[in-house]
Order: sequence, then C-alpha cells, then structure tokens
Amino acid sequence: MRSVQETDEIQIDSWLSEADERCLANDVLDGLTRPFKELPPKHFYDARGSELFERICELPEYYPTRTETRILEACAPQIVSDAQAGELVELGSGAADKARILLDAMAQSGTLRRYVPLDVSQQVVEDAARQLVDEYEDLLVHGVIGDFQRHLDRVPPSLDTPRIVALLGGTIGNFPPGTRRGLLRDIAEILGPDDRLLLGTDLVKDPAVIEAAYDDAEGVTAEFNRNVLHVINRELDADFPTDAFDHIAFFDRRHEWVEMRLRARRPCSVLVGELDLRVEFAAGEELRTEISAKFTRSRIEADFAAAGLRLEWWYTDADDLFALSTARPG
Ligand code: AVJ
Repeated sequence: MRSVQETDEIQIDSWLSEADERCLANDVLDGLTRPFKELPPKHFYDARGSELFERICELPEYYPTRTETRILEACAPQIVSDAQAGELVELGSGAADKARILLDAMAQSGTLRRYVPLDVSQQVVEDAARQLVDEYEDLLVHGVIGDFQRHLDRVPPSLDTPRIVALLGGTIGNFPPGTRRGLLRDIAEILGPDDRLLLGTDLVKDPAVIEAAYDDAEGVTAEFNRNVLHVINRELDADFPTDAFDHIAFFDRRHEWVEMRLRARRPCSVLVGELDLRVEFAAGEELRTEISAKFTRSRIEADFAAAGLRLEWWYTDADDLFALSTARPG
C-alpha cells in the first residue's frame, strides 16, 4: 500500500500495483481470443472515456443519472436519519456529485463524520477529497484507490458510527448475474449490523426508451463505446481501425439487459503489439463491450436474499424509470 496524501483531514491509500496494469492485457488476451469476442466495460474509463461518460449523463436520452439524482434528493434525509449514519462509503465514487446529496443530509442531521470514496482513478479521489473537506466543516476523507471487485477488504474499519455503503448509477448492472450476487455478498461482508447498503438500479421498461439511452442521436455513446479500442491501441500498442467499427445497442428481453457491441464493418486483422497477438474480425463480426442489466423489485429482492441481505426501503421516480434501495444484513 502506498499512501498518496496525508493531512489532518485527508488520507488516501492506493492499492493499485503493477499487477493491475496487467489487468487490461489479461482481459484483452482472454476476451479477444474467445469464440464470441468480449471485453469488460471497466476499460472504457480512461480520461477521455470518463469525460465522454460525463457527457452521456447530460444527454436528453440518458435518463438514469438525472432520475437517480432526483430520487436521491427526495429520499436522502430519510435514509440518513433512519440509519443515523455518520459515514458514507462510496464504491466507484467518481466526481462525488451524488455523495454531496448524502453528505448534506448527514451534515443537516448532525451525524456527519467521514467520507470514504473508493475509485480506480487517483485524480478523481484526490480532487473530490480536497473539495469536500473545504465544503464540510470537520469532515474526514479516507480515500481508497482501488477496484471495488478486489479491494473491498481495504475499506478502513468504520469510525464509531453506522455507515452507508453506496453503489450508485446502476453500476451493479454491468456485472452478469452470478458475479453480481458475488459482489453483493462481498459488500454484505463489510456491513456491520447497523450499516446499510444503498443501491442504484435502472429498471425494466419500454425497450425503445432503453435503447435510445444507449444510442443517442449525437453519437456520444458510440464514441464512448469505441473508446475502448483507443485505450487498447494506446496501452497495448494495437492497431484497431476504430472507424471501421459500428456502435450497436439493443435490449435483450430474455436477460433483461441492454448490450453494447462494436461491429466490424469489413474484415479486419488487428495486431496487439504488446501481446504479440493477432486478432481477426470477419465482416459483420461483433465484439461485446458492455451489458447493463435492468431490474425489477422482485429481482433485486432475490439478489439481496442470495447475498444475505434484506431489502429495507425502495424508492423510485413517478415514472418507475430508476430505483434506489437500501438493504441491511440478515
Ligand atoms: C455507469 C455503467 C451505469 O450502464 O448505463 C452509459 C455506463 N454505458 N452509456 C450504464 C454506460 C453506456 C453506465 N454505467
């Protein structure tokens, strides 16, 4: 562990290492040599990818972010007072816009002690930490630079106060069902008896609405999708002709998830220099880059139960687009 920054209010621990830099290489080797090519979505998010994602959140078609924010604004005071929470642990914290809504509610109720953001991006965690200690009097920030699939056990033990562990934005939907339950089980393990999980999930709805959200008119999502190829070109010395890949997004009704793919418009032979790997794409061949599951209340309850959690509160917007739920151990 490397401690990146330490002041009276801020401590930041970094758990990323050389092994993590191999992660993209491993995922590319594994994913691009399969009969049906596939890459995990976490590699979208370099600086450009994160910026494109921020732009997606502002698009008229992309309802999840603003809907979740509205729900959170309405229910944060109840969630916080119910839990008597003094600490917020946020998994995949990003720019901490949503954290502020919860921190405001904690400050209001007089319980606020500490914010614990966990994110792969050191820059994002440092910036958020510095801003937040200025904005909230006496706030402590203990940042963890890491991957919440692997570094949950590095979350510091709670100060002497109940805490909320938040996984927002519908990120849980990026994991296939088995992995998702495993992740919920791992989260359940770091919850004390008085702690709560706060989970944001996109809901099943008219497929046309979902598909528009993942295939916007401006083409920002298409660029975001192709960004994973730019990342591989740069990081692994590959030569993907990125314009030769079309953006595809469709709702799979059977699995109740939206899938993003990249489809080779013509035959492509790609060299991944760093891996000494040649990958052939036939014309029309598709590479799956993301699944984003859409939920129902009963499905979430079943996932919670499988992870040793029980649903406590369930909040949605008036149109049932998105849901926030809280769960407790037991
Ligand atoms: C941040 C993973 C929740 O699945 O909706 C947005 C990512 N992909 N547009 C999602 C995303 C395409 C987003 N998550």
